[in-house]
Amino acid sequence: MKRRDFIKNTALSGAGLAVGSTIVSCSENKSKKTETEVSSISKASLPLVIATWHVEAATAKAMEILQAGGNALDAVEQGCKVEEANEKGQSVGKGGLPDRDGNVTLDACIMDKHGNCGSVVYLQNITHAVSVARKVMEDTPHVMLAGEGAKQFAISKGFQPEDLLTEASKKAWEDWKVKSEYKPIINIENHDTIGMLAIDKNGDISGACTTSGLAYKMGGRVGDSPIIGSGLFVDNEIGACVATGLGEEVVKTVGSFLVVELMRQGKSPQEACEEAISRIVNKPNSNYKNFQVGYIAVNKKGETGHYAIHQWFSMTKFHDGINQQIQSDFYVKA
Ligand code: SD4
Repeated sequence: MKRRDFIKNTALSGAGLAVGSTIVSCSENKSKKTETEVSSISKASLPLVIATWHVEAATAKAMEILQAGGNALDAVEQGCKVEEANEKGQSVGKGGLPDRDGNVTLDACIMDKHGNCGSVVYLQNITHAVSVARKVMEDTPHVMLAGEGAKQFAISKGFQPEDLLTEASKKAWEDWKVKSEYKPIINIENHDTIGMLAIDKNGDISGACTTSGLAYKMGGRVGDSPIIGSGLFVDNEIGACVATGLGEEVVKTVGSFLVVELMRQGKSPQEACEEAISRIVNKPNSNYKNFQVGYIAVNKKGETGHYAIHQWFSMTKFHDGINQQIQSDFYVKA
């Protein structure tokens, strides 16, 4: 199948998605500061953690580490691990939906305050891909390990191989096989790829991202999530960004790096996320009505932003003792 058809067939069939209705331009949206943005500016205090989607258990774990004086790197790794271990989450770690051949393949990356980073792609049989990515960063001269090499590296570091295809995910795959439509679905409901950004008490920023990628993807397919600059980027002087959604579109615009660079030029995290989404939707022949991309970002002052193409994207934010899911503003208005 050609890439064009792949994108075209990427369905957004979740409840309540409003596509193809009134489009509100980004310039209109830009004038409207979100409640979150305003409140975080006035109350910026540390530590702070944000994550994609509805993942309060994960942000709580990260905050526990930050409150105890832990660093942002440990916080994002431990926070992401909560979701990797959660078998009910079918887009991350154990229980992730498999590719079209029934293989669960994981992508993850991590980046610290020094700009060090590590990543694993097409990793199989290891639940905590984010921790393997951290080992790549800390224990090898490389940034990225793939496939069997990544798995063997993980095993050499003491990770236990296990079957990641749970009964629930196997059943979903078997149901999918009845029609075998090549129609990877982006989960736009409450939970998906987890991307997490944290600022610790010292004001240092780290980030991580982990996913099983698109359900029923082609064997070998890798998305944006493990690609530094696309799925995640951290610049401790400026801020950080992490992405979710159709990875191909994020990669094509080097989305997370773009958001951080826009913040460097003076945009707020909110404005930067909106601008990065507008780069995708305003491409000639963009098929944005049929796919979702969302960004969350934080700057050095602790201001946060989040924005998506479609409704129902959300960010979980733990700040000032409040751990809450916040719905994101979006481009395609109903
Ligand atoms: C990917 N960006 O593999 C991931 C999937 C995702 O919400 O984030 N879905 O393309």
